[in-house]
Amino acid sequence: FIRKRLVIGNWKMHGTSVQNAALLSSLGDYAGSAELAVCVPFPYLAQASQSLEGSAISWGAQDVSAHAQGAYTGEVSAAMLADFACRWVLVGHSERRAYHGETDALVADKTQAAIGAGLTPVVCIGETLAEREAGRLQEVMLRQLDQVLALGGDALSRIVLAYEPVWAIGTGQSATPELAQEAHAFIRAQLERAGQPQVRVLYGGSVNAANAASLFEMPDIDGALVGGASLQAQEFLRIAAS
Ligand code: G2H
Repeated sequence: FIRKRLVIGNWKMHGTSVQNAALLSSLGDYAGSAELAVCVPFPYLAQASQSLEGSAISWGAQDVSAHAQGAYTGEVSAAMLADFACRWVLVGHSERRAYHGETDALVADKTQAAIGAGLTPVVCIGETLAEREAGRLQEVMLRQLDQVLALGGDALSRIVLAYEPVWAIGTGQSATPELAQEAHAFIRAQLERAGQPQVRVLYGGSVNAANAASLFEMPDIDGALVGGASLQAQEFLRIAAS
């Protein structure tokens, strides 16, 4: 299978319209071979779409409601994201799981809602340091994947997975390529069992221009979900070029 390299920036809760304008315009003339995207805060979706329209970079959001519409104050539906021409939406990022109590069931519902609106959900999984040290890495990944894999082949063929070990997020301490590959190979095996070996699996957790190339050399790492380093255009573009 050809799994095209994919690099997605996750701006998290950073930026102002002035800062974004500079960042987006530096990205706008990207012409590399990897697929490149940014997931921006909801208020800046219009700015991202206006700035990136016609460029080689696509855009998306960092969360989505599991509900289609209705009395859900503060939530944003998949259809609304599609209305802003989003291609991507992050689902189940560890920060949503940790700070907003998102469960595996909710993550699966959000995944389905995103697919229903024609978006590509980027479903994030990953273990904490305590789980890893207790030897529970595979058990945790299986639990996090279970309800997503149960959505079935048609849905699975429309998703991207991101492996983000919680201990490597925003710590400057990326997983080594070997440790990351070990987890990615395990995830790939589950995808193969589900008949979907072509699903892309991104690595996330302190990816930067210095470590991206060695991560991308690994056979089951198909790209990266980049947080902090996606806020600097040159750094982000260097990761895409790795
Ligand atoms: C992991 C990652 C992007 P960072 O959360 O999703 O962030 O690259 O800052 O570790």
